Amino acid sequence: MSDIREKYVADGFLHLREVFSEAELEFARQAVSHLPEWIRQHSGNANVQRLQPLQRCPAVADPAWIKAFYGNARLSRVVDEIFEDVIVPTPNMSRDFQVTGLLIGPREHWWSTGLHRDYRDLMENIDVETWLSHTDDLRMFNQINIPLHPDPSLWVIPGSHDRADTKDEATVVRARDRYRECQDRSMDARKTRAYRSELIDAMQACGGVNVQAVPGDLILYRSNILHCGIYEPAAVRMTLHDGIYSRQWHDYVLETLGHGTAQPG
Ligand SMILES: O=C(O)CCC(=O)C(=O)O
Ligand SMILES: [Fe+2]
Repeated sequence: MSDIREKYVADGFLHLREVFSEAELEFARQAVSHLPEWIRQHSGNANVQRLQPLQRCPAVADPAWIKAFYGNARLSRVVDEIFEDVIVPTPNMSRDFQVTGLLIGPREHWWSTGLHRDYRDLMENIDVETWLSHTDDLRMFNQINIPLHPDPSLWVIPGSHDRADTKDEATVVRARDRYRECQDRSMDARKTRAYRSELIDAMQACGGVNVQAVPGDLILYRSNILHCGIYEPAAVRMTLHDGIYSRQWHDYVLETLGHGTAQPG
């Protein structure tokens, strides 16, 4: 097994440096710089977290830039090294990037997704047994973040993709609504600050790691790992977000959502 695959399988996430050059990042920044304001206006939510998929967004005039951006040879080498012989490329399905999102920062309020595993905690009526039966399949639950500006939003609990929640983690997961609600409620600033410290203390107590990402980095993470986005209004956040797709993943999404490839988380 390659070193990076071994680390990815063991930790459930990878933080790689110097995958994208400044020229490549500037090209992407130019293409997306108008989108944060567009989605805030369009959604009527000043604290909206994402725009996804860019491929079907009317404010993206020509999504061809996305393919050009992903043509990066270092990105392909990383993906090959981890997924070779796991997700075998086919012309129109495997490994394609096609549900590209842009993660952005809030305008007004601090808020957080709270600690969660995607699908299990984000969707109502999910069949948790089926989800669980797929969780160690490397063809599924692979997400990437590519920061175009410094981005310290993501926290992960290394190794948690491979095991059940501990008692303390389960307590933090159960409390996540109070942090999410900060997104659209005008809350007393003192209360918001208290929630923020409470969550950060809890993440640290559970062995959480804050991924301090900077432009050039590539973050890969298993979306079934315990993770959390913590968002500060002062920061400029523009982070491309996507998945490493496979036939098995598309099939699971279709079965779970009943349609297409839109993915929560
Ligand atoms: O903001 C991030 O990087 C993570 C977001 C996330 O985990 C989610 O929306 O499910
Ligand atoms: Fe998530």
